[in-house]
Amino acid sequence: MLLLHLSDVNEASWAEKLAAALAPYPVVRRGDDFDPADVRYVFVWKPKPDAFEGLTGLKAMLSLGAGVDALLKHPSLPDVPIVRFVDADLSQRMSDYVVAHVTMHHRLYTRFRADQKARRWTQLYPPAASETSVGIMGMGVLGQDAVSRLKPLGFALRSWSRTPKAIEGVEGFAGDEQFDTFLAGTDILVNLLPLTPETTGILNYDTFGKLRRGQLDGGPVIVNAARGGHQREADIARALADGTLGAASLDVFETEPLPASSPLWDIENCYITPHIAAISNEKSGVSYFSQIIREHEAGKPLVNVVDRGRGY
Ligand code: NDP
Ligand code: OXD
Repeated sequence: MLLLHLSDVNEASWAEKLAAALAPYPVVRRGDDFDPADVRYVFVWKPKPDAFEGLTGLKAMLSLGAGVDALLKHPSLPDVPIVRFVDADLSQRMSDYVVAHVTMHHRLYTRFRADQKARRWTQLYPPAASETSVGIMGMGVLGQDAVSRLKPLGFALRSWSRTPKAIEGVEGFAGDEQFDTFLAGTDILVNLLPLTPETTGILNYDTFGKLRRGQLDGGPVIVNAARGGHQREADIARALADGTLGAASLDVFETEPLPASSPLWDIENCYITPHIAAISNEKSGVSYFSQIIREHEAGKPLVNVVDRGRGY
């Protein structure tokens, strides 16, 4: 039996589509009449504290989110494998966001918007894409998709990951010891890391001060589409005010929804979106998770299993 426990999304619609895809395999929702001991798979997003009560026969948890940081903090997380969402549609949507913001900053959008407002005609030419370096933190599913889409645009690409990566056309850096060198050659810093104890607060004033200066008018830029816990918002506000950063594109925040009292809302060169960079699509999600259940029931191993020791 599959149990759905999805908050903040249309659980009824997911349940209907999963039931159709898995029939005759039983699919239930909270509130339905079922014995919790019969549940073999639980499909979760933002589970409540009692989400896993009585699920004594559980074989696996399926995470609607690609990021599992919040799930891993659940106070009564069962000791079964967690399968996270890995999907071409999700990756494409994230890359759309990354490409949009990288190209916007490369073409000095902040500068020319301010010029337009001031009715000022200044012919300042942005550097060529090949002279502009985009450094991506996190070279997993999303980071690799982003580089595959930025590469044809001609940017100088750098990556930073926990373990070394050899990707054609991308200068790779790994580990704490190469972090500063990675930053020193980066004009636009894109964050696609998972949130773990090691990556919490990585987007801070010290990090911003190590980015390359002099290439992009106004200063280096950050783009955070991963998790709000990666960023220190007071540091971002300070860096945008004193020119350490030229601009910031933020899709995620320390507290979501971003409180109306946040100073970030009023900062001209801070581009805010409400955690919409990428969404788990229902059609591809139903196909992905129903295949995982079918194959696992047929004796095949689970795929895209989270490594709890690493935290992602
Ligand atoms: P993956 O697990 O595929 O990739 C994670 C990458 O981060 C890997 O390259 C990994 O290194 C690297 N990494 C992890 N820890 C460290 C560290 N301490 N130092 C350096 N590098 C590190 O994740 P995805 O690409 O699928 O997703 C990334 C994140 O994006 C998710 O965790 C989620 O938080 C966020 N996300 C945000 C969305 C949004 O709408 N804003 C939507 C979807 C996801 P290595 O390769 O060596 O293991
Ligand atoms: C995710 C997200 O992790 O939507 O998938 O943030």
